[in-house]
Amino acid sequence: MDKKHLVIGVIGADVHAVGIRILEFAFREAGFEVTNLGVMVSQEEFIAAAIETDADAILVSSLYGHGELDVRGMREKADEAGLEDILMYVGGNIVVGKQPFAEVEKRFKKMGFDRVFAPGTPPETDIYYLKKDLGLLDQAETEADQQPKAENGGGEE
Ligand code: B12
Repeated sequence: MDKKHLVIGVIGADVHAVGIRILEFAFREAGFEVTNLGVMVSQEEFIAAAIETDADAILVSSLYGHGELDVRGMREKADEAGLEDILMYVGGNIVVGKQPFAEVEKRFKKMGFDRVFAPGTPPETDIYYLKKDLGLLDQAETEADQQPKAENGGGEE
């Protein structure tokens, strides 16, 4: 089966570079093809890279607190570019300060993100959901429904 392709990066004027490198390695290790756009990535750059690589998912990271502003309108732009079906995740420290995660998740889902990940969510959780959403879980995994996410994000309703 073809490998699924992910476009990842840190949006806006954000320079936090460590998490996205860890995700790049973890996702590759888990069998995904990864285009890591690095830091200070615009919405347009995410979308252009997703089109160019025929990506299955866009994963947006934001750490510096301005995530809510930076991602506004991104789903609409992706739709207009013909990416209506692309999976979109967002994670990191996506809002200013500490806010109840359930409320944060609701706001980002309203903006069109399929899943919203709380600060510090381990890569295993992200990988579990990617596999689930991209139809890559084998039957045993599906039956066990390992749910590594209970505490930290994942955005399961
Ligand atoms: C190192 C650091 C910096 C360094 C970054 C160096 C570099 N080039 O990487 C420097 C000093 C430059 C910096 C600057 C700033 N920082 Co800073 N920084 C940190 C710090 C201490 C660690 C970040 C880090 O590397 N973590 C380790 C990695 C492995 O974890 P991670 O980034 O969280 O990523 C993991 C998960 O969150 C998750 N994940 C992340 N993104 C995504 C996306 C998806 C889709 C998914 C599924 C998962 C996922 O997976 C990753 C791997 O496990 C954090 C505090 C902290 N402890 O987190 C503050 C922190 C992120 N910084 C903060 C702030 C405010 C700033 C500044 C605005 C400070 C200032 N006034 O100048 C600037 C912003 C500069 C800019 N334009 O970006 C705040 C953000 C607060 C907020 N969101 O409300 C934090 C939380 C500190 C704090 N407690 O206040 N920072």
